[in-house]
Amino acid sequence: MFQPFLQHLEKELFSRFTLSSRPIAPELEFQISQRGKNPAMIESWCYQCPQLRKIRYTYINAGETAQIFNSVIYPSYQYDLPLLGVDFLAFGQKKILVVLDFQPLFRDPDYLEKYIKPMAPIREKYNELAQDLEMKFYDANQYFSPYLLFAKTDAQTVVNRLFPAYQEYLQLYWQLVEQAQPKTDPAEIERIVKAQKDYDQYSAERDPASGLFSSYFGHEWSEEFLHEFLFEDAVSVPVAAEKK
Ligand code: BLA
Repeated sequence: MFQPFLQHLEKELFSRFTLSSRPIAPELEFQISQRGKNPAMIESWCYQCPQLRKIRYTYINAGETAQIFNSVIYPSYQYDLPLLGVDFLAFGQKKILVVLDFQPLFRDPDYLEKYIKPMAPIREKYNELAQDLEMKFYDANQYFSPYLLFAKTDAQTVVNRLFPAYQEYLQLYWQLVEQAQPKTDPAEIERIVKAQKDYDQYSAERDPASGLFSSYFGHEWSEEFLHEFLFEDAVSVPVAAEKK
């Protein structure tokens, strides 16, 4: 269901940036599970380039049961740009959840004006994909923008509306990357480093996918995938402390 989204991202990345691979541990890069009634495959890719320090995306293919495309782009530390976040999930034809956002690192008015407000016209155009749903796992006021796409939808809307919306959001994101001025003040850069680390910490602690990963690939694999690939800058809670 979301393969064309992955292909579009790849095509864009390879045509616009000079990418180099960020190696992924082989057991995390590709995994196949025979636990459920359908085999589940998970595959991930990771790159970097001078402007973007970590570009990762993951595809889960469990046939009719689940199709998931998840991606985060982390800009290099000298840019205070928001992260690009994509989470598209289809559990059969009936339950399709899509989330797309420029995830802000800071929330001051100047920041929002510069990086978030430009999303407004696109979001306006795709109103049916911005449903103002309640978040159960995350706090909508942390690392989410007011112009995120967040919708429960159907397969037809994915093709006819989500795909063009996704293309427009990506286009705008590349434009922001292109225009971004690198910071040189070490204190400013340190603030960005900290904000990106906090994002990983926050996300690793709340990720609603850990149960899904565990059910397909086991608890141990799931923990490793979360902490060594998805959110590698999160500090994991030692098991002993967790049990107290
Ligand atoms: C929700 N994301 C979810 C859910 C799952 C995932 C299983 C719960 C769906 C449900 O309600 O049943 C899946 N999350 C994943 C997967 C990965 C992951 C497969 O990190 C990694 C491979 N999530 C993101 C990013 C965004 C995001 C980058 O990873 C930002 C665009 C958003 N996911 C997001 C939101 C929800 C969600 C807002 C709804 C959660 C809520 O209600 O609080």
